[in-house]
Amino acid sequence: MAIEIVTIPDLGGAESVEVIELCAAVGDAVEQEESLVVLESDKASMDVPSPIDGSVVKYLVAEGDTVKVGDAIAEIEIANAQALAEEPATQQAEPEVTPAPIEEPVVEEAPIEAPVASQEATTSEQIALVPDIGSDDKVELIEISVAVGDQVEEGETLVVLESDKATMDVPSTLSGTVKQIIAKEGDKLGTGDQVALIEVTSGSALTPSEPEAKAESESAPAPTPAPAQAETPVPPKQPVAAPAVNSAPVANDSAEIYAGPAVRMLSRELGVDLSQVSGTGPKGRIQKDDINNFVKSALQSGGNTGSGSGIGIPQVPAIDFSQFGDIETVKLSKIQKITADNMQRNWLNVPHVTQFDDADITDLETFRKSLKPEGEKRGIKVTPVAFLIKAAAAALSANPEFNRSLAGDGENYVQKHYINIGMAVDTPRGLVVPVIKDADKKGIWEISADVITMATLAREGKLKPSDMQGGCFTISSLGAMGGNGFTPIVNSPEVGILGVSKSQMKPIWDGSDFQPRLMLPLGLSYDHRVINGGDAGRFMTYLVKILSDIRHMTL
Ligand code: CAO
Repeated sequence: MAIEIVTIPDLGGAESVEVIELCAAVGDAVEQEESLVVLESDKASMDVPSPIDGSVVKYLVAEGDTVKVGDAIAEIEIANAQALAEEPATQQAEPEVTPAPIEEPVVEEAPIEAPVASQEATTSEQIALVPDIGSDDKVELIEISVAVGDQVEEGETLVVLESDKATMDVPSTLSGTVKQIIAKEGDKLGTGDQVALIEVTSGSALTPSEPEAKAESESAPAPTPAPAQAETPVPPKQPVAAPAVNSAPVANDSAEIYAGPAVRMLSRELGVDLSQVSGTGPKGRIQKDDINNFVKSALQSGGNTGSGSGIGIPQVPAIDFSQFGDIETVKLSKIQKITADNMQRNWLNVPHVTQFDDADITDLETFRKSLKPEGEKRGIKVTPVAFLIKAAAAALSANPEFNRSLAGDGENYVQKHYINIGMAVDTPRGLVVPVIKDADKKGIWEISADVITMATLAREGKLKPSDMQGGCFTISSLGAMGGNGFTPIVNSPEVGILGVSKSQMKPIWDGSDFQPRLMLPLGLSYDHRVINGGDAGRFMTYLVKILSDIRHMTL
């Protein structure tokens, strides 16, 4: 029986995602490209298709599991193993979670690894070593984070070491099952010392790069890394020094608090003052669950999380609506939950001001309509949104204050020298904001094609996380729906967002007569910490000017 082990392909930058649906049952026949599982990240859901015709022998994940690139998700018995062996190239499916955006030459995607061709999985036992800890000194092992029998992934913490300056999570250099823990608490370990015996399944995705993993277990580890910073993404094969001394803004002597980097990051994300949390781990080490329990009890008691950011908002009382009539309770999609959290965070954190104006788009609409025959030839529909994206990019270029973000330290702002425009898209699963990259460098045809591609991917739930990252400014267009105006919520850490309503013919006084002009209502919300009213006035005036006469965009 030839077995194909299907793995999670490139997630376009997402570190881990949740399995929300298993699309087949054990024993089911599946065809190449048929969905095996559906994954959902903070921002999008994506299908993982079968790379081959066959039948499902076993799922290696369950709904609700969190997975990352390279994780094995299912075993497929290959339908025609002989043919595959003869013609491997034609039998391997591209693990196409989401198609790459069209005409996107600038963005370099990480290569998608094709699944391993058909082979029987074999196992071997290998020793996970302490990678380079950046020092010749031995440090004490203070915590063993796994147990014999546990399934570990490469990069997952095996043990925790503690020097007099920092604690370090030692990640596994192998993926597999823990057969034996060689080191014990209290041992002094240094670079290259043995930590655990791992049973590695080769020929499967559990060893994303078996030769590499083997080399790591047998030879000296990689050269000394630069010291890990609190906010720097951690290379998976290096031990992670907890930022015990130069920690990010956690209140009250966080240097003396006994917690690892992941816990510190979680506490920062949730605004939890670690000094108020009791650790339940060995030697009082604070665990993620301690933070979660702390937040739960803070919310239940209506209190705050101790960082000083709690603002004592009175809770909305829970009401039993069934007393008033028939009801049903429907689970929010992950995107809806994330949107709710983001909106509340942005609404509470950003001091909003919204400025309104109308742009005279009479001539722009005449020009846009004149593009219709050419658009039909190209197969591209040009809507007002493409011109708004182009105009917003020009306005950002002329008013760079709107292309800033406040730095996390509260002492600086970041000035961006690229212009990417986010576009809110209404989808059945919720609101998503794909990003049109380098909008200032693209023409209307290219932007229109991007708008169509991104809106289609968004509605099909096929956007990659990278499609939604890197925005500088957002446009939320309700123009196709109606309304005279609205106040959009800033998509922080961006500092401005343009809400576009439906254009209407209005009588406009030209000095001697009323003229019928097509007027487009605009609402510009901005973060008043970064943008002054004067900046916003200039931005809006410029935007209205170029929409009223797009020749100004060429100047
Ligand atoms: N005034 C009048 N008509 C407008 C218009 C405007 N401001 N903007 C678009 N239209 C018209 C177009 O001309 C087109 O008409 P025809 O079909 O007759 O040519 C029609 O509306 C097309 O609208 P569309 O929505 O299909 O395409 P779009 O390019 O205008 O917008 C997108 C694309 C993705 C922005 C939009 O579909 C969408 O999802 N908008 C919702 C955004 C949203 O939810 N914002 C709220 C976020 S906060 O909750």
